[in-house]
Amino acid sequence: SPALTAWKNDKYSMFIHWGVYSVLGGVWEGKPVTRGYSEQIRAHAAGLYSDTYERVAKTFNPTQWNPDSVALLAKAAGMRSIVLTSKHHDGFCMFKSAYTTFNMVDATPYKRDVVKELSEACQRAGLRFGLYFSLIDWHFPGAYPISSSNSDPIPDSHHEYNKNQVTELLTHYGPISELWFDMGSLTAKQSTELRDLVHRLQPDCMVSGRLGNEAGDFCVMGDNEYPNYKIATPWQTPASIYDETWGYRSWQEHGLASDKAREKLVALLKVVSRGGNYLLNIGPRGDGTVVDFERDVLLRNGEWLRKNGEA
Ligand code: FUL
Repeated sequence: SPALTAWKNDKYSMFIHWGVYSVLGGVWEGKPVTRGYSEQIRAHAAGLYSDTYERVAKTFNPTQWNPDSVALLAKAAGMRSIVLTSKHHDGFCMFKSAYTTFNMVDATPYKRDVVKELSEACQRAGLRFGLYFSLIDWHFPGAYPISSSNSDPIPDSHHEYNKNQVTELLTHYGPISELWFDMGSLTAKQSTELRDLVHRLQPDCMVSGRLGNEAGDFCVMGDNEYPNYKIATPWQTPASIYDETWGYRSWQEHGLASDKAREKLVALLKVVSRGGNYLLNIGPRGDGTVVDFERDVLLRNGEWLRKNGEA
């Protein structure tokens, strides 16, 4: 199908993990939280309950965020689309939702719909735009927490809520290249319903395999993983710059950007030559700035791709 061809042609895209957790940067009560990814700090920091986390949202004011410069960074990196976390496991929505006030417009001093503004910046830059959407939600009443078996069914009320929000995302922000469902602890019926909903609203939107029950349009490898042989079915590797986190971590050690760029370039070339798409993540800070080290890594490889005629 043309949708699949277009998606495969993306080859290399930018993933952005950005949300309330970015304000904390992996630190709670003055101490680094070493357990888990920093975008999941809500679940891993002792004493960080929902009401406290809501108070953190009230300080999320990313006045330095510039969607156009982020889109231009992706372009310069040789990437062809951007996939933003519209809602991560913490349940906070980066878009204006009618179904919860725990969203960027209603719960933060910033009051702007960052999904909308980034979708428009991508259009201006000639990039495709996709959305990450977590199917587990630690803020939704009665929803299940992250599960070790990844197979607990979610309550009907939560499934309805997810469907309503997916409808918002696919009707308010122009063409969405992929809907990156994550943690689909769903029944086969729930997975199929969501997949069909996406295709009804936007037939060209590709659905990630983490929807569960093999209902997706493409297979997502484990975080940072890729096979060492060629695969014919559509697949993608989500990669973080560091193995330890996707969301911003203020105490992250960096090493040399040249070494990191080489490591990620090798992974990119292996993934693409084996028929996959490579989705490389950045984790902007709570004030909206992009970490210099991450920008540096991306630009180095963008330069390599241009020199070698690939971008
Ligand atoms: C995982 C999530 O649990 C991580 O926080 C991150 O979003 C990664 C890309 O996918 O399933």
